[in-house]
Amino acid sequence: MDYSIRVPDGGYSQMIAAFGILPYKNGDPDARRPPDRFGVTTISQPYFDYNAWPTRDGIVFLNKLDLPPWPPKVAFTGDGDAMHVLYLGKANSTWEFTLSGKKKYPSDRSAYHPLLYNVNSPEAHDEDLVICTQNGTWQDIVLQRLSSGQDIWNYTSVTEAIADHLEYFNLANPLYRDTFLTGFTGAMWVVLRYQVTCPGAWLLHCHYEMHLDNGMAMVILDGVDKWPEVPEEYALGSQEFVAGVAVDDYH
Ligand SMILES: [Cu+2]
Repeated sequence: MDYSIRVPDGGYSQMIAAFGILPYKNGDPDARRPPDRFGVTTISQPYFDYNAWPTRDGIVFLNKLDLPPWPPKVAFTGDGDAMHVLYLGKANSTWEFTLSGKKKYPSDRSAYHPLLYNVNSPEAHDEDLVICTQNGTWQDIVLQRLSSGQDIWNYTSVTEAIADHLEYFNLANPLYRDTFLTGFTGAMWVVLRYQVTCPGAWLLHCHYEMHLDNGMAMVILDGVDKWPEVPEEYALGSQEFVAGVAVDDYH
């Protein structure tokens, strides 16, 4: 017995979708329908078609602004410890992008000198490409979509923005998410606020490979004061890990 799992997401100019087949052992093979035009054999009826449109009446779309965190989290409304205003958009040409608004993130930037191993390097302190934080602090990341328009971030702090536009903020049960879909037209900004509780190196990037690969990324080095020492067997230059040298017998 096969069920198709469809994950469609439709945008104005882009479509992201995928499907997979979930088979059940000892299912009734006679229950299958003939393959459809994508080669899917299934007995399940999709709620959405491949363009993310509902296939029947009564479909309720997910309201992405109404996702209370579980377990409940109380909003932090004090002053953040640091604010990072990022001016994301195209840079130089139609195929180049920036997240900070100041630099492109080269796709192989840390391939041979990973920041994880080189937290004291000049690259790790490049504020145009790296956000470096102390554990326990509150960080405000403001994403400003580059465009002309009314909604240009013009505040010195999130507290100031809240005072000016309280209605823009969810201070009751803010979404606990690691992605956000901006509007498609005009200028807009989004504030991401988080407390550093998970020390490590993270990539903050735009939504798909073409933008990421052409520069729209930054690195977050969170809680560097709590990073552990690299175990000797994994340290640079050890037998297990030799930076810049291809290891074809990798295990
Ligand atoms: Cu993108």
